[in-house]
Amino acid sequence: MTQDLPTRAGFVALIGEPNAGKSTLLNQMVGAKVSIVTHKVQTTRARIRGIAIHGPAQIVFVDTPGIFRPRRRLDRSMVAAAWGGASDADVVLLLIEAHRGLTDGTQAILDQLRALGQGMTVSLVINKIDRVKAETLLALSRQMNEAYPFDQTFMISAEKGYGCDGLRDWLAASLPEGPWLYPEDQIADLPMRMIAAEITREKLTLRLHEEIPYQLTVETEAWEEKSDGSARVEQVVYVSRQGHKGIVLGKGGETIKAVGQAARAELEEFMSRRVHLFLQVRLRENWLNESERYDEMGLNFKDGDG
Ligand SMILES: Nc1nc2c(ncn2[C@@H]2O[C@H](COP(=O)(O)OP(=O)(O)OP(=O)(O)O)[C@@H](O)[C@H]2O)c(=O)[nH]1
Ligand SMILES: [Mg+2]
Repeated sequence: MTQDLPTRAGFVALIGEPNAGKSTLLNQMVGAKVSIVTHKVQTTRARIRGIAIHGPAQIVFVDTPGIFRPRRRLDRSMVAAAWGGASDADVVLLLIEAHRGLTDGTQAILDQLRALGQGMTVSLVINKIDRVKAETLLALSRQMNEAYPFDQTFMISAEKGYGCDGLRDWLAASLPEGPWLYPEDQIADLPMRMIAAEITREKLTLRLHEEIPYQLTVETEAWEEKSDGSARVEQVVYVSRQGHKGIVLGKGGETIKAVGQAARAELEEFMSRRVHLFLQVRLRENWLNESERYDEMGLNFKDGDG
């Protein structure tokens, strides 16, 4: 910790459309993979906190599900979780994709931000600048700042790290003075069994197509510490249709086997110890309407009403 300067701490919410790069930015800032990332939309389902220390400041990043027009109960809970993250934060960062510009989806988010009113510091983060030319960026920045009174505008590549130092410096200086909120060595605020379930869901999402990733959920059912220092982890993949079960298992069980291997390798790296991972696929037709499933995901079931 830096001597003499007062400590600072607070929450920085990352909001934006699905796929904007919110989870990538959180991981870049924390310096570890805390939140799962895929090339598909709607990867993150709940609020995930990742903690970074910068000089005297402890910055708690709150990754949120992408904001989109919800259709299902799960979608509604996810979008409610995103807005809940924004309203609780000291600073809100709205992420957009440089190459997509001001989309209808982002326009709808700006309308909602306006409706939520003043008192919220919202800064703009134009992400994926590695994909566009400088002229495009300047025009987009101007257009966005005409559309909404952002406090600051940052242009970054969350993946490559461009512009992230400037953003981190500004965030650290913007947070209120006060004691740190978490122990110095903590990088995430999510139980290990949930991180483990998310890792498996990431590997499933990367390997499965079309609607299947959106119709499944993963839960860690058992976690046993072994005397040799390894962990025995049992997880269940819930699917909503009989046909999906076969697809998740794959021919001769090869898909679930590959998923299990990839998830185990990542979990071992994350925990720096050996893991024995056992996956089971279970049909549960109505899981998308069961409150226990939402509890496990860290979502509010009631937010999905209506
Ligand atoms: N080219 C490029 N790709 C990026 C950058 N940042 C993120 N991506 C990619 O964008 C995709 C989406 O990234 P995520 O971090 O999962 O996006 P998200 O906003 O968390 O998405 P949801 O959880 O679905 O709301 C992934 O394929 C990332 O690798 C960037 O700076 N440049
Ligand atoms: Mg995400």
